[in-house]
Amino acid sequence: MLSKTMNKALNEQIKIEGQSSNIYLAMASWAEIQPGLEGVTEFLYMHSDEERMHMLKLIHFVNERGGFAETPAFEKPSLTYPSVHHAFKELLAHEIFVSESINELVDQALKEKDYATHNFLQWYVSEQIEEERLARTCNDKLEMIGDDKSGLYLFDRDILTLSQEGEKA
Ligand code: OFO
Repeated sequence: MLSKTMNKALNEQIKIEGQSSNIYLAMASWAEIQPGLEGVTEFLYMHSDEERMHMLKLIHFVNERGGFAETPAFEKPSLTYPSVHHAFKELLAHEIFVSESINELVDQALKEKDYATHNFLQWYVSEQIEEERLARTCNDKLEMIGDDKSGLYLFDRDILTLSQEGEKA
């Protein structure tokens, strides 16, 4: 059984995961109307779907543990970006924020000796390591590419492979 405090904290995380999905959905929609960003667009739509899955996983866990998962309202995300690199910088900053939030939840679970929640959260801990790694790799490449259009062409072509490699690792 979840404590009231843990239920509230997990509800906040449900909102954060849903907000992540919303942010990446907005990025995907923006990328879709830019010329030549088919790979980036697909990557961002996929990433948005994954975040929704992270939210759902938490919703089921909370309800199964005798709590109540509240469906959150989301803030309107940024709808446009000056460049692909700007979007990916925001993505990385957001993933770092999510990791910190997961770490706080892990702390809370330990404080309460709620080992079931602690165990459940380990999946998110591992997931955040992978997501931060991928976001950093993308940012490093975009940093290197700068304004070079042929570099961006290759980045767009390779981004899906880059994310699949991370999943295999
Ligand atoms: Fe939910 O993993 Fe990113 O934010």
